[in-house]
Amino acid sequence: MADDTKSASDDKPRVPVSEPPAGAVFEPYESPAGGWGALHATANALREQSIVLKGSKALLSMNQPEGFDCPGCAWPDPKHTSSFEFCENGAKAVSFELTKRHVTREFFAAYTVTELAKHSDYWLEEQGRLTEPMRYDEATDHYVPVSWQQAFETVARHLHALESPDQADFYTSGRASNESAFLYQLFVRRFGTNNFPDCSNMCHEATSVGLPESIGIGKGTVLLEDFEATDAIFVIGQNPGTNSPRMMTELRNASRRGAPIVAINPLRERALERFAAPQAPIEMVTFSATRIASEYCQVSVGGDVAVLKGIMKFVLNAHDEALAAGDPPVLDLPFIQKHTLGFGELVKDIQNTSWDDILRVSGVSRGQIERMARIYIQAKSVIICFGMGLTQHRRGTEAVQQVANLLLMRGNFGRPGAGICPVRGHSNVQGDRTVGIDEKPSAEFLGQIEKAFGFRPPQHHGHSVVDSLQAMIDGRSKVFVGLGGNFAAATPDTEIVQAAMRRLSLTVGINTKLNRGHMVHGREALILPCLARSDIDTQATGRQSITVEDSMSMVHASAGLVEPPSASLKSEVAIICGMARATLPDSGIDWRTFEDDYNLIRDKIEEVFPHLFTEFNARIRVPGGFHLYNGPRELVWKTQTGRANFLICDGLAEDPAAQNPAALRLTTIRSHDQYNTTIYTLNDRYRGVFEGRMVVFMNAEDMADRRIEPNTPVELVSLVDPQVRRTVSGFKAHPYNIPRGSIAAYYPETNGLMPLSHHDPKSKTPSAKSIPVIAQLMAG
Ligand SMILES: Nc1nc2c(c(=O)[nH]1)N[C@H]1C(S)=C(S)[C@@H](COP(=O)(O)OP(=O)(O)OC[C@H]3O[C@@H](n4cnc5c(=O)[nH]c(N)nc54)[C@H](O)[C@@H]3O)O[C@H]1N2
Ligand SMILES: Nc1nc2c(c(=O)[nH]1)N[C@H]1C(S)=C(S)[C@@H](COP(=O)(O)OP(=O)(O)OC[C@H]3O[C@@H](n4cnc5c(=O)[nH]c(N)nc54)[C@H](O)[C@@H]3O)O[C@H]1N2
Ligand SMILES: [Mo]
Repeated sequence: MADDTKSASDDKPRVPVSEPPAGAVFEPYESPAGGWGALHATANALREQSIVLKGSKALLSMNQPEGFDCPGCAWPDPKHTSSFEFCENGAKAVSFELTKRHVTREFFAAYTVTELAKHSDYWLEEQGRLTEPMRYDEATDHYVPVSWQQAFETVARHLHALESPDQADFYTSGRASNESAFLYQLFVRRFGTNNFPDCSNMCHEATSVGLPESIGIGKGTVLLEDFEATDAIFVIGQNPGTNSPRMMTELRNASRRGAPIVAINPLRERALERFAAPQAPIEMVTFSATRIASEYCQVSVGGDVAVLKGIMKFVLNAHDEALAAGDPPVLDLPFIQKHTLGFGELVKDIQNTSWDDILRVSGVSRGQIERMARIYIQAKSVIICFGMGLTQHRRGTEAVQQVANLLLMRGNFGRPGAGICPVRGHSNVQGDRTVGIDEKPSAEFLGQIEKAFGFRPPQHHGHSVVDSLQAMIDGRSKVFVGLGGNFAAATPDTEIVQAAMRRLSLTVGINTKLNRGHMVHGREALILPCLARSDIDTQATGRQSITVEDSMSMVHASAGLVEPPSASLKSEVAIICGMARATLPDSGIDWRTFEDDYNLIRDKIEEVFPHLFTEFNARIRVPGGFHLYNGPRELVWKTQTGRANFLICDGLAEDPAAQNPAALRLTTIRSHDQYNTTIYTLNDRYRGVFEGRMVVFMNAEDMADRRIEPNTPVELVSLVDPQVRRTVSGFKAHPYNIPRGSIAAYYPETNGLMPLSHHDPKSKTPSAKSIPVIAQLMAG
């Protein structure tokens, strides 16, 4: 591969990488997370995408004031440093954008879509960056080149042919910038619908729905500096070493200054156990590491509400005992009285929950629950972080609310080092929602749109992800447009959903890379290739920057700095404006000026959200950007009651299908080398899995009970909806340190086991972290 390290200009059409062999091998990984393993992995990621020179320059500019925002995760950047923050998975995300491999018209001429569809998701994305707009040609079963103008007119023709604008769905994946997301919602609302299924609907929707009822805002309340001031950190259902690696800096620093860290996770994730910082010379040279979790709680899959109620039960008991003994109170009674409602009901609910039930459902010992509760009580200020392990459950919204309850008990808001920290996924998923990607827009927001743009937007609510899938299945939806993402692969109920998507009249993918969504296409289909975060974006008025909002509500600018892989690419903004001009020639909105100068889009965002985005264009020029207003930080509660609310989760069990005695609870997880549906390599180093993803992690006793030998192929059968047989097969069983009754396998390979109905009724988040299944040897 030596010649691959040259610059991009010597690009030749290349033979597509071949399909990797199936089957995984296992080799326990003894090293800490991070460390030399991470440095080697970074070098490999760059080399494999053939971008050593260009890539290292780009990496040095990533997350710097003048550079671009890492397209990897939504963890914030340290405000005051300009030193390069190392992150292995950020390097992978960028190297995947910068790859020298290109998908050209010759590539599409070489394969029919039927042939392409036989390849894996891994293979499809490995082919490299998309380079020009393509349309599906039914007669030849090939994607063929199409001009941008014809593509936009195709979109317009299909949208005009609908009986109602509500027959189209407009998906957003969370890499879209604030500018493109804002224009996208404007275009779609001007067209006439609020159908905005969004990746957030499968991700932190439980947070966005649960927290406003609890504390009046659907976002986190901490800033990076709070991690320096906190006395204890809880990390629930989140794997930062893989999915938000820059968070490891905060965890490592906290641990080194003696702050206890509690990890609640069915799997012992290496980075939550010990971590070596690649920037720390001594750790690197001495092969030493920093312990991260001081208490590691291996909860059963789906047992988090039970653990949280257990901790709260202990806290309440400790409070009563303290009072009886004449000791200082454990609860923050003045805070509870002044700032909250519903405490009495919560106490009743916790008292009515028996220890037997708590221990049975959580799978955790009473001793460990007590230890965690003591850490909570002894800390003056506590931060609780959480991720998909908490939200992607049938009771996800309520689980998030129990986290808020626990924090409220000791007034852990509105002071340094305290608060709630949902760790978002995609790098701008939070910003997209802030600027209007919302299927349930508020009347206030719609009024602001009307004032700023002079049209009355549709008032009725639109589709979330689950609603849009149901509409496709029922034939009520006919057009799908995806602003980024890989809807066909990321969503539940793979077979049924994909069959429905094939019946659509038009599917449009605005993407950087080829993926499953382009294979699962409607009768007509378009691939509209766009610039990526790291690419230079030049429009009529010159080089443009975009803005993003991170997990801690910091908004800042990002400007790409490498030459795009092809001159035929357009920015997301330009593509949206092109579709809008073709579809809505008389909209009264000057799309061209927005496309020419993104400052004008930001002026309009400010006009629609005058309080949040005051002086928007001026403030993003300050390095580090600015923080959006956050009520709970100032003890302001924008709930219906005007107070923070303790909220009850009735019972502990999350769903009855698991009552089947043979049932196991499947959680679907990410490997270290994947970004959602993008598979970087087939390895999962920290979990000791190499060269394959068809793996099911099982407790050895659960395997023995079922006479499943290590490495034998098993099939998983979903128990959720007995009417339809949903099964996936060919998984190698791998004995693993996981609680009995719980099993884990990778997403999206397992999405077919999850019926659409298997979601949290409150937030409609698919319950991807808790699917009742049977695991059995494959027949024959
Ligand atoms: N490199 C990389 N970075 C990413 C992503 C990626 O795929 N790759 N994805 C991005 C996106 S969109 C998101 S949303 C985030 C996802 O980041 P995370 O929130 O970390 O998501 P997961 O890896 O799916 O699951 C997190 C953890 O939940 C645990 N878990 C599973 N079931 C349960 C349970 O019932 N209870 C508890 N307590 N824990 C459980 C798993 O063992 C796992 O360690 O990361 C973002 N960043
Ligand atoms: N079973 C199960 N299912 C899950 C999950 C789970 O944990 N388990 N997690 C859920 C979660 S948290 C999420 S967020 C969703 C993810 O769902 P999506 O966001 O829909 O999926 P991604 O895999 O992130 O999308 C990858 C594609 O995005 C495109 N892309 C990359 N960068 C850009 C860009 O800058 N602009 C544009 N326009 N396109 C770009 C590329 O073409 C790439 O193929 O999956 C959900 N599904
Ligand atoms: Mo996500």
